Amino acid sequence: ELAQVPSEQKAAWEKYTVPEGNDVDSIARSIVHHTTTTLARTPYNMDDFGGYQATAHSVRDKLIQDWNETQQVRYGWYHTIKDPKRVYYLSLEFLLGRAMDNALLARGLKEPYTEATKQLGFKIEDLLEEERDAALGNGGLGRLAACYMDSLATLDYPAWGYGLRYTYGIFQQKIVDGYQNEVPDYWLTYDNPWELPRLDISIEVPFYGHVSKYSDENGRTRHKWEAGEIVQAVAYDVPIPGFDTNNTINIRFWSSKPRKEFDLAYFNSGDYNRAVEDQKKAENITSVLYPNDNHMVGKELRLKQQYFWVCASLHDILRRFKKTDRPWSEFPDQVAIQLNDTHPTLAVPELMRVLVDLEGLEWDEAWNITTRTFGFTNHTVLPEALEKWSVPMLEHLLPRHLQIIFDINLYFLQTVEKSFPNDRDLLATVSIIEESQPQSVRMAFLAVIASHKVNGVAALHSQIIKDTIFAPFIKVLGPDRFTNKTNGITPRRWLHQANPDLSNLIAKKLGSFKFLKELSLLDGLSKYANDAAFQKEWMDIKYKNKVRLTNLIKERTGIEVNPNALFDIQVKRIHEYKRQFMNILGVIHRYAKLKKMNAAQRKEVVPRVVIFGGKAAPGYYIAKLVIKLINSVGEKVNNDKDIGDLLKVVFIPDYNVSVAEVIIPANDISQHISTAGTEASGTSNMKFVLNGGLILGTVDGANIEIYEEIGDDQIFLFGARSEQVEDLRHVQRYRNVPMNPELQAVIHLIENGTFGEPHIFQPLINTITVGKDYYLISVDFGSYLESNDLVDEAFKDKKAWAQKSILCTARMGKFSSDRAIKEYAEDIWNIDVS
Ligand code: BZD
Repeated sequence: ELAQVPSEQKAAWEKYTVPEGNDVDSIARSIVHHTTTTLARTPYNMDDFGGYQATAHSVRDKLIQDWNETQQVRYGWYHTIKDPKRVYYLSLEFLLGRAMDNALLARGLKEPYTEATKQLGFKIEDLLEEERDAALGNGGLGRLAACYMDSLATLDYPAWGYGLRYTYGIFQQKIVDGYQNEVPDYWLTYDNPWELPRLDISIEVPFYGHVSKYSDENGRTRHKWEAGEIVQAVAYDVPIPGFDTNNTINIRFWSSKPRKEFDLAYFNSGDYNRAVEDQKKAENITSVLYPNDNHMVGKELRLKQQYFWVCASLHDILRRFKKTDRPWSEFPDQVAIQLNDTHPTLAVPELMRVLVDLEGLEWDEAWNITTRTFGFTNHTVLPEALEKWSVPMLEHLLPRHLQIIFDINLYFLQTVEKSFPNDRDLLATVSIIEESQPQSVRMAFLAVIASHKVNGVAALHSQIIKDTIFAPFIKVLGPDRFTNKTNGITPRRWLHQANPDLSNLIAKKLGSFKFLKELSLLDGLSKYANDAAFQKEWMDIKYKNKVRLTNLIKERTGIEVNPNALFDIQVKRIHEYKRQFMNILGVIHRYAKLKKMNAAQRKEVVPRVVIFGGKAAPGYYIAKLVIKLINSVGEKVNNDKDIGDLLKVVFIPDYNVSVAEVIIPANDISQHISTAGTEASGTSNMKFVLNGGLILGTVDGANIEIYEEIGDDQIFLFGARSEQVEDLRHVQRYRNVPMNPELQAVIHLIENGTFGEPHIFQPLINTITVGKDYYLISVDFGSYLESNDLVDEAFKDKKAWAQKSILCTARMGKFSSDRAIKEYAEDIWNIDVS
């Protein structure tokens, strides 16, 4: 806010504003400076962790300067000259992973930092390994938000993210006796150099209480919510650097704190303990990330998290808008808000409450503003994942919001009634309120009705939501509200950072690193796909990456694998719909087959390492049993001398973003084998193929669009199609269909104790037998095994495989998150680059 400084002092400010140099000397100096001041350590007691911290603070200084430049000068937030329309991405999860390497690469500072840290006696790779992941997310949805932030920054969009600063991120997974154990992720033990506490920015968030009515000066009935509890939201900002641009955007994470004012009533009555108790309760709100992906948990604390976050974020946005003195009607021209799934849907009644109750707007005008502001992204059709909040719980926690939701529903149903008179069924189907016991609020319906655009995350998924969960809304709202935005991934992290050798080779071949910002340029590799020398360079890098993973596997599991084997990888959250169970059943089939082979037959076998990774929700019993089965099968197979390197089974514990960066570049093939129609998109499929891997997958989510891009020589698709699933389930349920015989044989092996105490796995087997195989493992098993055989055949032809691998990477241009973000910006947000 230099503008407010008197001119004499302004000169002084300018005189003393000396930009930090990016040369090795300046960098080394800043690292030493942070060692002795920020860390209060000396060169005599430094270790790698200290080296990381000092280096991180040095990098952070640079990000803060760029952040200031972006926020104050470029966006003109203190000048109101430019003041562009902004987009706010509301996500309850941001799965950012590590920041330091990403920042160094984004700013082109990897080399001088490597050199400076070397001069101080460190190896930069060791320092980078000291950083803990920021793991404030469950899986795909949270990682997508992180990739989108990267693209928004890189493409120079004026954007902010809003999230919660959980004290505990997603739990750490330990494997004990083959079972998953959860360890709390207290990631803030040491200070977090990547966040800027903004203790001066805080917002009061009300809860509970009651609503009263009064007449305003115009005789209009108005509502006033008198809260029963108020909690303070304090801002922590995390700068997100764009790649090869100084644009540095912000994610504002809210942390709950007790109010500044102590509850004097308790305090004065001498009940000091009670007063302190209440303070502690406030901090609970942002204490822990709910560890369930694709599953709704109807706990009050979760609802509190959602409102706490939405309320703070919205008031922050409104405060910024109000500074510009524009009329409310211009709010949607200045502000776009994207709802990442239904988790932030309370922003809808909250914006209505502010506009109607606090600002005195008429309902219709407020509603018009609201619908022009919001966009809504759906990420799932699984019924158990769709958010429904109980009406009594909402009424208790947020009494005014419940009234507003009922009013939104009333006005909406009135318009439906007008267009479709006497269709009571239709009214019940589209009602935001479900007439269950007790009643509940269908958050997805509220989000659809309140947003000008609703999108799915891959073409098939966007079609399915129109045909199923939102079908009646096509009739009522018209088809234009619904659109597709196929997901994308950032090539900066998922190619350049995770696979630097490959990125360098590509740059050498294409003449520059431009492909990192214009991913379709990768197509230029196609013409070398058949070039023997290039194939060798390409596959040498793949081999090196496999050795790197081999070392990680040895370190984390003790298992030794052969990097020449085919690396077959399935890493993702453990879920029945993702069918890791089918994968391990396939492995058992392979094992049984190998056991029956003679020496000559074994000579022909392609050695395979089957690699699993992923967390199960702590309360998801069946998913946890799948982990146990994988480890039991591994135990048996890996110690079978008769099998040796022909088959290895590995479960890598504690799969997270930084481990993914090692796993993904080492894949020959990866599995994405959800029951058709259940995986909305998938994004790791894109990461694997971008790194030159082939896919073994079902005709589901983004697999389909990947197939369309890379061609059927590069992908092994199998299994039932989504249109068939409903009928197939019906058949499984009501007709006595015999189980696939190969599957039957595999299950027999489990049941006869080949992999340890069989009774342990009975509940798992029951999901197929007693449970009528909802995810259609028996139906798809035959074609799954056939596709696996095709993979083996293909892998035998090394030259052809190298060509396929190159073509995979070359044809992945579409799946950059830059492409996705540009589509959102154009079709949904209506924003330009700043
Ligand atoms: O979102 C995932 C989908 O399952 C993937 O198919 C898709 O690619 C990604 C990104 O669009 N959904 C989730 O990850 N969902 C959750 O993690 C989640 C978390 C809490 C509550 C509900 C769902």
